[in-house]
Amino acid sequence: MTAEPAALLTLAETTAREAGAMVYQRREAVERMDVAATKSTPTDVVTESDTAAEALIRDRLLAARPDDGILGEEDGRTAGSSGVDWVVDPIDGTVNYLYGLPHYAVSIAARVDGVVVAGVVHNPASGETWTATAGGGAYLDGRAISVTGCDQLGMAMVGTGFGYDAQRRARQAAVLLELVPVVRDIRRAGAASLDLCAVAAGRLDAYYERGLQPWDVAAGALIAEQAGATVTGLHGAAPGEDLVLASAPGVVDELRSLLERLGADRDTP
Ligand code: LIP
Repeated sequence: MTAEPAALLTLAETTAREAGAMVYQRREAVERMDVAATKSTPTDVVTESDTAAEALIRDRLLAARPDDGILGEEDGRTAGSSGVDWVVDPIDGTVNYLYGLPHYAVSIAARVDGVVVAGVVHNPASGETWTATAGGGAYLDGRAISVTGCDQLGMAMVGTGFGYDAQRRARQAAVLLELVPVVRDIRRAGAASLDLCAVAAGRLDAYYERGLQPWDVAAGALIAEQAGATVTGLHGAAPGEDLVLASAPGVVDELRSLLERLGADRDTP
C-alpha cells in the first residue's frame, strides 16, 4: 500500500473533517460539556467527545490502512507493520472545548519510518484547515502560507502555553515575567497545534511551550516548518517535551538564547 505523502494527507484531512464535525455538533448540542475523566491533575480533563473522536479516527484510518500503527492521546499506541504510523490528537485544546471556546482542533500526522511526512490541523469551530506534506509547502484552506519576516524580538508577537501542574505553571509564569517586557506581546490561546499553525500563517511570530506531547505537535510542527519556521528545542536539542520553539527565522536565535538563559526547558530555576 502506498506511503505517498499526498495520499496520506488526503486520508488524514478527510478523517479530521469527519471527526471535527462530530465533536463540533456534540459541543453545540449542550450548554455545558461534562468532564468524563481527568488525567495528570483535576484540570487535565477528558470529555466523551475526545474518546469518541479518537475511536472514529482510529476506525477510519485502520479501515483504509489496516497495517498502519497509531499513537493517540487517549488510547495510546497500536503497533503496525507497514512502516506508516499516525499521531492523533482527537481534540487539541480540550479545556477550550470544555468551556465552549471556539479554539480547538483535530490534529492528525502521518509518519513514515518515524518521520512526519503529512499533517492536518482542523478547527471545526472556525472551519479552518491547515495542511502540509514534507517538501510540499504549507496551506490554510488550500492557500499557501508563510511565516512573518519579523527580525526584532521587541516587535515579536509570541505565543505560549502552560502545563497542568502547579509547580510547572509557577516556573512558566516566572519565565513569562522576564519575556513580557522584551517582546511586542504574548498570546495564550490554549491549543498547541493551532499555535504552531498560527506561526505558519503569520498570526504569531513565534511560539514556545514546555511539556507538549507528540500528538500536540506532530502535525503543527510540519506545517510550521513547511511555512518557513524554525522548529527546535533549546541547547541544540530537537523539539520535544522539554520545549518546543517554533519561530520566524528573523527572531529565532535571539528568542532561543533568551529562553535558554531563563531556563524555559526546566521546572526549577
Ligand atoms: C493542550 C495543549 C496546550 C497546552 C495545554 C494542553 P490538550 O493539549 O494544546 O498548548 O497549553 O496545557 O496540553 O490537553 O488540550 O490536548
